[in-house]
Amino acid sequence: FPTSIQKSLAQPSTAYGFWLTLPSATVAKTILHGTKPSTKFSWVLIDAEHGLISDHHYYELNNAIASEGASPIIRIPCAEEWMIKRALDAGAHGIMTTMCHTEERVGMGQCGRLIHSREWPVVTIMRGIQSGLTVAVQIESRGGVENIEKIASVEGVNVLFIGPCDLSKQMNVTRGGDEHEAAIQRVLAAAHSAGKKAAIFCTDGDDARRRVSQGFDMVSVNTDVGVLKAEMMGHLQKANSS
Ligand code: 3PY
Repeated sequence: FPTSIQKSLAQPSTAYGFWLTLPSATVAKTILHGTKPSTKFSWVLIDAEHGLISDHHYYELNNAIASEGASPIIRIPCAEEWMIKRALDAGAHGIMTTMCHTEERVGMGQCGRLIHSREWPVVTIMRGIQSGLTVAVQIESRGGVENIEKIASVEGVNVLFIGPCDLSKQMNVTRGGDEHEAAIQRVLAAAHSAGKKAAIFCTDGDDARRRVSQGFDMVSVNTDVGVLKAEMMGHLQKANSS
């Protein structure tokens, strides 16, 4: 300690990362290996909310990512204490919890309740303080945006991480439209005025560059499957063009 993500977040420059959805240490290492310090990822989001990764993959993925000098951050499916413990026991440098404040999505709503009642796992906050864990919470609902100042002030939360896709769906607004952008800017401002870091999921390098210029501290540049699919289809189209 400090971890790669902590070192990166302590600098004025942006902390770049990518989304790992495949349960493959080989994919993670292949992407991370041999990159120049000037174009280096400092974190990888291991997505155990969506995709095929489950807790029995954590140990191998965490080690593969950490061995390449990046920080593994696990997005756990729900802010349940036992899920957080498993991620930490397997060596994650950070955890990310999803949030939702709409009643109709009961399962995710319960995750949000844990955070809002401030009962959310004491173990995480305690271990966070002791071990330098990075704790990110996802803001991806109208309720999350409306309560952002309260959420930002929760001790132990380091990063407010916007999920723009879910946010637009939950708010029932167009992605990239005025209301969506206003919500994103509100989260960014609230994070900074509470002395926290602001992060956002981006779909490609151009999207990420725009968010960096807005002052985001942490951006993901793409996903493993997103890149695989786009690259492969691009080559197929080139091969097939007359
Ligand atoms: C979102 O954009 O909603 C995310 O959570 C990223 O997968």
